[in-house]
Formats: sequence, structure tokens, C-alpha cells
Amino acid sequence: MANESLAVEEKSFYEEGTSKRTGLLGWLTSTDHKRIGLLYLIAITVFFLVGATIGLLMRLELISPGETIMAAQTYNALFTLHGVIMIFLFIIPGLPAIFGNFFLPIQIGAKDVAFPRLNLLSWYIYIIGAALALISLVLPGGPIDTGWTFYIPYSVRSTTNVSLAIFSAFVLGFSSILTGINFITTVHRMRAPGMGWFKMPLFVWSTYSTAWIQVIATPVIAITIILVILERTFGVGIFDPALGGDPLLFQHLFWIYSHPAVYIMILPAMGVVSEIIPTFARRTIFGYKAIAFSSLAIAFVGYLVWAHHMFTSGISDTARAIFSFLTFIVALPSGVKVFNWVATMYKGSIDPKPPFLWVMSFIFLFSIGGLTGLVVGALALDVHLHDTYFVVAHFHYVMFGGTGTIFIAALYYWFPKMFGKTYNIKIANWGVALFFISFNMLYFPKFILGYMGQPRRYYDYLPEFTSLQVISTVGSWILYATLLLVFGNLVYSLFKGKKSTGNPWGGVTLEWHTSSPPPLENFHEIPKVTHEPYDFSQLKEMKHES
Ligand code: HEM
Ligand SMILES: [Cu+2]
Repeated sequence: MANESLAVEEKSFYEEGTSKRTGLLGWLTSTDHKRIGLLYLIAITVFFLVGATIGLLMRLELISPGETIMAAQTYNALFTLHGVIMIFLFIIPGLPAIFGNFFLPIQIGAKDVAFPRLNLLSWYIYIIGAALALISLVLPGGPIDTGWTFYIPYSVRSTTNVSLAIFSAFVLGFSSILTGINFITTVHRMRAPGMGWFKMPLFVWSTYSTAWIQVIATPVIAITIILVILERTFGVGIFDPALGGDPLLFQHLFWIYSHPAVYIMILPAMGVVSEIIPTFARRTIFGYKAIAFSSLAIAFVGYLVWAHHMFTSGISDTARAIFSFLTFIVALPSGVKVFNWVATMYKGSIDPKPPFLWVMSFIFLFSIGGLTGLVVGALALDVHLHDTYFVVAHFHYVMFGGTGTIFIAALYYWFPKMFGKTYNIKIANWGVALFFISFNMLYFPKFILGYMGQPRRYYDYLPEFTSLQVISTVGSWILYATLLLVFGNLVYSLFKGKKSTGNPWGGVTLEWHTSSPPPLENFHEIPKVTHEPYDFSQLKEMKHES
């Protein structure tokens, strides 16, 4: 497909909106998927930085044994708030709501998602959920202190604002479900002529697989939350053993959602990696179909492993053996992806630009996260490591080292397309290096501390653990400063950056066939797709200008 709009200057979606209103109101009433993606970007980035700041405070408390800057109850409230913000306000909505909204329709050659008004409503539901969570912090009773897992019986007995806080997670779940419905319908109904299923970019496949998890799994946590609120409010015995309830039932229901939810977190990130590697290796992706199907396989098998979070809860040995075995199985499709990414780079002409370097950091950090997932998936080891810092390190490597890193990689990859501006490459490269070093300084010591027996969720520790705790805290300072550099570079470029071309990286998926930023309806005319995905021979037709 000839690259029609790289030449003609065209009004971008910033200048032309769907709403009659202009200015801020023009954004808050816009049903344009690109503007909605950016509304999510602003809200989600703010919550990420708030969550990171709370993490920094917790690390400051942990710089020395005993009470340093806060009391134990404050520490309990902070790790709960940190977990709730990072899980429900940053990482679950993150990539799908921002980059899924902005790029999924463009990558399949559509003008918008299937239900634009529902899409805007999803954003408002997200904001209402966030507001409820924040209100729960200031109401009498004080901020929730149960941990982000809301375990029973404490979450039924705690006098803090548990009901409102978990109700906010209930509301946020609907934003996730509605976004999922929108993406599934868009992929089935809105593809451009010629865009068959096996012509779709892999980011679309991973966002599509994620959408099915959002739609199927989220109702489980929604029901569970309502049951906890009923038990807290009316004292009906469902989960609390003192009321004749079963606390293990809560754990099963909680993880039947929350383990598949980790694939809502990581699958879109894996899709972004499958976009960035071929672009900067200048090679078509190795094993396109295997990667596409591995997303669906992960989404499916991911439903069958939830009780690996309950190996020390008293479930039967048979159940533990089965869930441990299935946990090893789910690592296989993830392994297929990592193998195919490396195979794509092999003999590629690598152009090590910042998005590619972030992906290299991801592959290293996510592999440590994934492999230590197998360690805690092994029964004998998990009995020793459950609820220790080893688990805290493991999930930070997969969630922050995995999805968090790709959140930044996706920003650096698609920034020129979203905003029509370029950024400082040297500062960007420093950002990757400092992030990689400080990340390992912050979290790797937690593997050792956990193996030595440091339990999670304690604001105090044995004196012999001090040196590793101090290294971790200093790491958090450098990491935090690096995050400010990484986001600062982009914010500065928004105002002072040079104008970008339509295809600065030499990508071939459809978003690189239109101008930067794109026009309101994404393309001047509906594209007709003739090439295989990641076929770089079409670059010649695209007048590659990088
Ligand atoms: C600057 C970045 C961050 C720092 C310094 C940080 C630090 C911490 C610390 C110190 C804890 C408490 C450990 C304990 O006492 O058990 C914690 C827990 C946690 N963190 Fe982070 N973290 C950061 C980023 C993230 C990100 C990006 C995510 C996810 C996307 C995340 C998710 C969590 C979760 C889910 C918990 C468990 C909370 C709980 O126990 O209920 N963190 N983090
Ligand atoms: Cu799990």
C-alpha cells in the first residue's frame, strides 16, 4: 500500500476532534480512540508515579531495622496502597487502555473502535474507580491495610475503609471488561480489506487475547468483592471462619481472577516486543503463527494454575502436585515467544535505538522473573519461599521488569507517531542503562533476603539483613531519579522536540503508513492490505525517511 499521507500536510487529530466542543471539553467529550488513549496515558502515568513514590517511601523506612520514618500501621497502609495502585490503576489498564486504544484500530486499518462512546464511558468509569480509591484514604477508619490481596479473615475484620477500597476495584473492573468487549468486537468487525487474521500485527493478537481474559476473568473478582462487602456489612458467613465461612474459598476465587490477570498485564507487553524487535532488526518476525497462537495458549493455560498461590494454605497434596505441574506447562508458550524474538534478531541488521534497548532490558529482567516463577512453582521450594522477599522480587521482575519496562519501551517507540515529535536519543540511552542497573540494585538483593527468610510485609527486620536492605534502598533512589529522567525527556520533547517524520524507525505495520500524528480517521482512504506482516520489502514503497 503506497504511503499516501507522508507527503500531504493533513490536519491531525489534535486539530480536528469528534466533539463540537474545543479545548479541554473537546477532549473530555471526545470519542476518538486516540484522544481516549491519551486521556488514559495521563491518568495512568500519574498513578504510576504516585505508586513509585510510595515504593520509595517504603524503601526509605527499610533503610534500617526498627522504626525509621513511619509506624508499622502506616507501613501496612502504604504497601496496600502501593499494591492496589500499581495493580488496578497502572498495570492492568496500562498497555491495553493506552496503546491498545491508540494503535489497535490503526494497525488493522480501522477509523476507530467498534463502540466509541462506550470507550469514552470506560475512561470515566476508570476515573470514578480511582476517585473512590482515593476517597477511601481520607474517610474515618483510615486507609485499607490488608495488602492488595484483601485476604480473609483480616479484610472482614479490619476497621479500616476496606469496603470502599475494594468497591473501587469492583468499579475499575467494569472499565476493563468494557474495554475488552470493545477490542474483541473491533478485531472481529473492523479490519481493513485484506487484513486477514494472519495479516494482523502481533500487538493486535496479544491485545485480542488479553481482551478475552478481561471479559471472562474480571467478573469473578467482581462477585468476590461484593461477597466480602456483604460479609463486612451484614455479617453473613461466607469467607470468615468465625461466621461459619471458608477463607480458602476466598483465596480460590481471588486467584481464579488474579492469576489470569497477570496475563492481562504481560500479554500486551509481549505484543509490543513483537512489534519493536522486527522493526529494529529489519527482519520479518521468526515464527509469526507460533507467536500469535502462544498468546492464545498463555491466555488459556493461564486459567489452570491459580492455586500455585496457595501451596502453604492447606490444600491437598494432589491438588498441589497438579497445580505445580500446570505452572511449568504455562512457561512453555512464554518460552516460545522469547525463543522466536531471539531468532528474529539472529543475523538481523540491528539498529540499537532506545525502544530496542528497552526491549533488551525487558528480555533480561523478564527472563529472571519468569525463571524464578518456576522456582516458586516447585512445591518443595515454595514451602520455604512463600510470602518472603523472594516472592516480592519475583513479581517486581515480571511486573515492573516485564510490563513496566515495556510501558516505557512502547512510549519511546510510538512517541513520534502519537505526538509528531522526536526526543533526545542520548538521554534516552542513559535512561535505559541507569534503569537496568538501579532496577537490579533495588530488587536482586530481595531474592537473597527472601531465601535467607525475610518475610514480606514487615517494616522491621533482623540486623544481619541491613547491608542488603541498604543496597536495595539506594537502588530505589537511583531508579526513582531515572524514572524522572525518562519521563522528563519525553515531556520536554513534547514542547521542544524536533518535528518527526511519519516513519522515523522504518516500521512497516499500518501506523507507520500514515502521518505523525495521525489524522482524525487515521488514514486518508481505507488501506488495502496486500503484504504479509513485517514484510520489509514494502519499505521502498513507503519512502522511508529516517
Ligand atoms: C519505584 C518503584 C517501586 C518500588 C521502590 C517498590 C517497592 C516495593 C516495596 C518496598 C514493597 C513492599 C515489600 C514488603 O514489605 O512486602 C512493594 C510491594 C509491592 N509492589 Fe512494588 N515497588 C515499585 C514498583 C512497583 C511496580 C511497578 C509494581 C507493579 C506494577 C509493583 C507492585 C507491587 C505489589 C503488588 C506489591 C505487594 C503489595 C502487598 O504486599 O500487598 N511495585 N513494592
Ligand atoms: Cu500466579
